Amino acid sequence: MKSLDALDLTFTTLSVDGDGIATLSLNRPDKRNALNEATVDELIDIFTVIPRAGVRAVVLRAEGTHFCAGLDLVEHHQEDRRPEDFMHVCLRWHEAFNKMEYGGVPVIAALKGAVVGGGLELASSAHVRVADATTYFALPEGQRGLFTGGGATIRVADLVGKARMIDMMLTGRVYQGDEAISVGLAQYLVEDSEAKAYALARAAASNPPLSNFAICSAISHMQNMSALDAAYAESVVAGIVNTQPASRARLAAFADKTAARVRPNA
Ligand code: 1HE
Repeated sequence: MKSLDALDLTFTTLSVDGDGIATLSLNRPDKRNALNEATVDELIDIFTVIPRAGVRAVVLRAEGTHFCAGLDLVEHHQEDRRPEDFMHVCLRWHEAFNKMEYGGVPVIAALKGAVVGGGLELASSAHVRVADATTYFALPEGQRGLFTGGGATIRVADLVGKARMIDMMLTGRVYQGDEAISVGLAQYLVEDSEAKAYALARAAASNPPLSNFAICSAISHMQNMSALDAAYAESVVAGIVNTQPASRARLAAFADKTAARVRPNA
């Protein structure tokens, strides 16, 4: 397996701080961080390595003023792809985004500007989405004469529901601000989405890694199962996670009343 340092990245950048918080930046601001084939290849490499590299949480951010403009439409136009070519493009997107969603390491997306088309597919593969006042969400596929190919039919429909997704694709409807939060496109709307994303990443990183692994993989897997199978899988996962040595000190602190209690927001 390649180490993080050995990854040869051109369209993204990656760094990890001393607390195991990784910063992954989309780095094509001149092209509004449109996802070309090379970027998706890098995402596959990165999310292949991250789960086994001691990374405790990832902040996914972007250079420039837009998070991501989706599929690189110019590359797609110039490549003049055949159906089977684009099917393989989509399979690479799915590989990258599935590694993100099912990898077991929390990914917090710091959003701004356009989060559109494939950019929304990328953002919806993160575990937490943080928006700011500039952030807007759209699926302009219909207007471009395209269809989603990076998992929107699964993840965006899951976030906002089938009817809203169809409306977005048919009519070009844009969601932003409180409305975007209320329909489920992001969980937070704040002034500084990056600062909030790092705060959330630090909070998540303070959990035992095995708990985070379960939260950031088991829930997604269980969504794909029947209720009967999901209940079985949940009990197996809980059997392992809820008896882990790393939780003993936390449980002891609760029992002897030294652990913080859960209180309402101030
Ligand atoms: C791009 C792309 C792109 C910008 N592919 N090059 N996605 C879309 O339909 C969104 C297309 N983009 C836009 O609507 C706008 O560019 C933005 C709202 C994101 C930003 O607007 P703006 O005014 O800041 O930038 P711009 O002048 O439009 O673009 C600046 C440069 O970025 C320009 O390149 P330049 O070389 O002429 O300077 C643009 O060509 C380039 N650029 N967006 C390629 N998307 C797996 S299927 C997924 C299907 C989809 O994702 S469909 C949705 C596609």
